[in-house]
Amino acid sequence: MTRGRFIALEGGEGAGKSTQARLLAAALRARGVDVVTTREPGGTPGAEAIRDLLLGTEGEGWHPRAEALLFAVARSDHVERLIVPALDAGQWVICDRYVDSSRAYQGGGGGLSDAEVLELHRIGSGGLLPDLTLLFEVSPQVAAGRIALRDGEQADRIGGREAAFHLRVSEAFGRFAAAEPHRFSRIDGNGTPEQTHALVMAAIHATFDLKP
Ligand code: T5A
Repeated sequence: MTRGRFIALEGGEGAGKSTQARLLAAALRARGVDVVTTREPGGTPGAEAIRDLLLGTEGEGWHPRAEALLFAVARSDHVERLIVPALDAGQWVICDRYVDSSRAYQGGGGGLSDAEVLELHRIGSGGLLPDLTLLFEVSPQVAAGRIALRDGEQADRIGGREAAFHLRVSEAFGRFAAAEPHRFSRIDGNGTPEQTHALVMAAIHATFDLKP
């Protein structure tokens, strides 16, 4: 059995990751690939319960270290129960956010060091990294416009943080991509969904051996 492939989609709020995950899954299925789509935080019942704890706006929230630990716990369950078994069964896993979100939000945005976030990932998830990480980059104005159109005034606990936090997140993602060009593909997400999907498929073909 050939091991499946692991593709993560990353970027800031409103970058279009979920939209592109759906389009990518459909395109791969049309080429005969057995695809599982999932998301973080979440993907398993336990991790979805932790997602509610993390993103709910009730209560006093979490301090940065507790938040980083909760993301790592959710990811550990997700990796153990869903991602690794799917890859072992030859499926391709498309994951909407993964560990680079923890590095960018709890590290770059939230104040933990990158080494600390990666150590939690080593302990919780064996340090598993995607074969390819698609980083969607959009201007802050485009992202804000999309989110306002969709959510109005409602934001989750992390999405609702100040603009300076989201700027640090986006700069952190850029640094990770520059440091690991073999694992990341940077995608301009400012265009229409179809234009962005074409860029995604070019990155997929450049990385994996697939039917055109
Ligand atoms: N987080 C997560 C951490 O802090 N640490 C971690 O380790 C992890 C895993 C997750 C939150 O948790 C944080 C990050 C987040 O704050 P979420 O709800 O999953 O919360 O948040 P997002 O991933 O940011 O989800 P969004 O839905 O806000 O953004 P997407 O998925 O990038 O965007 P998408 O595709 O849903 O599109 C947003 C809107 O824009 C439209 C869509 O129809 C939708 O209405 N749209 C477009 N419009 C015009 N042109 C395009 N090209 C468009 N693409 C999408």
